[in-house]
Amino acid sequence: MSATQTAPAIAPRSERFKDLQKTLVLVKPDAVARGLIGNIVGRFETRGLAIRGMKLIQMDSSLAGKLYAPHEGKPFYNDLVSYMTSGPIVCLCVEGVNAIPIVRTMMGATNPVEAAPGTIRGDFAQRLDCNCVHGSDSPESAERELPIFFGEGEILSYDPAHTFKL
Ligand code: RTP
Ligand code: MG
Repeated sequence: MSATQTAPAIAPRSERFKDLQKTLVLVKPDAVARGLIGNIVGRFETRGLAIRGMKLIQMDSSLAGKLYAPHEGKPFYNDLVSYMTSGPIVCLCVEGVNAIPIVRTMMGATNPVEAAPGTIRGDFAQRLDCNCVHGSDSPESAERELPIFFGEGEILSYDPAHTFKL
């Protein structure tokens, strides 16, 4: 750039981060049992998303019922609750600009048969009923789902240098 050219204006921080979102991600029991926690969590970190909360738990049917309340009454509901309570899961609060749609794109289609290679389900899953990962599907869902898994003080703030020092 010559001395007479002006540097491109950088939008103010409030503009650049106006779409900052938090979303709930669950590494489901099949993926935990298969030793895929690190790989799946690593993908979100590599993408530049920030891990704000993380814990290993085993859900009971009451907790799984809260998460999947919108699916209550559907033919697959009972199997879904049985599967999600069958072993430990990793719960994550993931944050980033447009984190909700970015995570959903990284997860791939619900049915692994249709999930593109390169997505989590497209790389690791085979079956619709055992599809490795959950992610909130909208801002409203994230707002409803995050408090089911994280209490006050369990979602932490810090500045990952590569994302937030821009
Ligand atoms: P998730 O909530 O787990 O992130 O999955 P999703 O948004 O991609 O799919 P959703 O429609 O919310 O369904 C929740 C889980 O239920 C199982 N499912 N089975 N047999 C069926 O037709 C059927 N449809 C959904 C899947 O395991 C899906 O992840
Ligand atoms: Mg869903």
